[in-house]
Amino acid sequence: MTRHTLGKDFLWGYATASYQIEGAPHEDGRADSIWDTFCRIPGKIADGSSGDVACDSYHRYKEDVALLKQLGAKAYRFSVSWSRVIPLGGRDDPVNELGIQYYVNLVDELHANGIVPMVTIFHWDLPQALHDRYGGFLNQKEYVQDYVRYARVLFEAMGSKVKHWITYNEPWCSTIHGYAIGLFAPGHTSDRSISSVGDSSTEPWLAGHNILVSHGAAVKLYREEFKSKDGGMIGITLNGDWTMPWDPENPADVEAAQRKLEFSIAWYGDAIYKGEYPTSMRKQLGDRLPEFTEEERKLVQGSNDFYGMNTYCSNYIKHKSGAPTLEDYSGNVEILLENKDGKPVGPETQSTWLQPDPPGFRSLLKWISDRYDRPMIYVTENGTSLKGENDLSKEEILKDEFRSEYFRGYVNAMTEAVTLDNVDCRGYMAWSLMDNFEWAEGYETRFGVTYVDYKGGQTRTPKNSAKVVAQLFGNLCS
Ligand code: GBH
Repeated sequence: MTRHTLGKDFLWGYATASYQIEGAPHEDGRADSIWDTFCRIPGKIADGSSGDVACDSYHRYKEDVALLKQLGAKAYRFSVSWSRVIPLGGRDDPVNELGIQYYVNLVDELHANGIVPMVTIFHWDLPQALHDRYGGFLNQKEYVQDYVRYARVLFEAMGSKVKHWITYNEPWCSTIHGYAIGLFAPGHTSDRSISSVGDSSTEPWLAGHNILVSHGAAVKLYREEFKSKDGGMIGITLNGDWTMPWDPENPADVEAAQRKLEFSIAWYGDAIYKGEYPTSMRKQLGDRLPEFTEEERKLVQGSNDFYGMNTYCSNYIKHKSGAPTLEDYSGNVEILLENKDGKPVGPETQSTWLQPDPPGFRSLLKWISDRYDRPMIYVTENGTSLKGENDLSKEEILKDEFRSEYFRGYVNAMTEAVTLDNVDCRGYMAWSLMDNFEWAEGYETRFGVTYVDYKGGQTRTPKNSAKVVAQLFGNLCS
């Protein structure tokens, strides 16, 4: 029988991340993460801001939960700040009971309101001390043990109350933006003088490899010591946007579009589902891309109970002629917002990289489902900014027609993937519950279904898109 709806158990809700919402960077024993440090470097954040206050969720988590309840959400995906829980990060460093208590309280508050918690263990904010001690992700021997100990602390503190664990959010971003482009912390680029073990021709691939091994090791721990008693699931969240050939008539562009998906998604996805990196990556990167030892492969292959999917838009892809440079990280392609005939992907938004394209979402869900043998998928982020939101009147902001239209299109495309393409999608977390610190964009770009008044005491006012999302799922989940 074909399903005509998403079903009663479909988990829908909203996502956020620790550094983007919490503020209180030095309260109750929290130490610096690489993002605290990065924000202090002049010129790194568009408006010169930081997450020092953000949405003040460290003090307002009860308000956040009340908001989720008001919006009708069934689930909430948040991330834990490692630097709150183990301020110095390492396996022999003390656990900060006040830090962990914050997350236990949050989880309890969610349950008291009938909302399912989905916990991201790591959303980019590595303890600064681990970066300083041994280069963070770049040192597998040290890093994996520290990450696994951190995960253990969380499983022990919240395992009985949390059934959905995500080891990492978008390792592509931590590695490429952090170790090649330099747009994100720790800001390594091809400038060799600041690199610690190599340069941007090797560091992202090594960092990614070590993240995969640490993910696998944490999953092993969860499965061996917690899963049978706690009954939860664990997986990783990968980012990736749909790609379309710039010139569909040109086989080189068709192939390039595929290659771009492999460099962004299959880099991590193939490792986890097939135990190897994509052939296209091996071919371009040679031995700059690490090989899996037998032991590493055993940890990584088969390490997802579900696939966490973050996606926002589509891109046109054009094959680049000539040999790829040593710094190329996307498969020797040009990423474009218009095709050969000048047709744009979609309307412009405040984010230069983001132009909405709902049909691309359906295609991408199917691509992932086909490539990995129909895994259980949770969409862990999807949403949009909109052009010039900061300049609109409060009334127009709250009307939020552009974002509402985005969600109508994307949620319908996902429903088609489920009902028509037989994709096994079990949940959808819109990004984001509220406007928040948008990394290098600071506060100029807003992704929330809730308006946050940064100058007026961080008050929260739901926008109309929140109502639209609730209505969509109200109809689809009955
Ligand atoms: C997510 O990242 C984050 O998880 C979340 O914290 C953030 O607030 C949200 O999105 C909105 O930005 O292929 O070189 O053209 C998504 C980040 C940005 C990653 C665009 C891929 C494309 C770069 N994505 N990026 S490229």
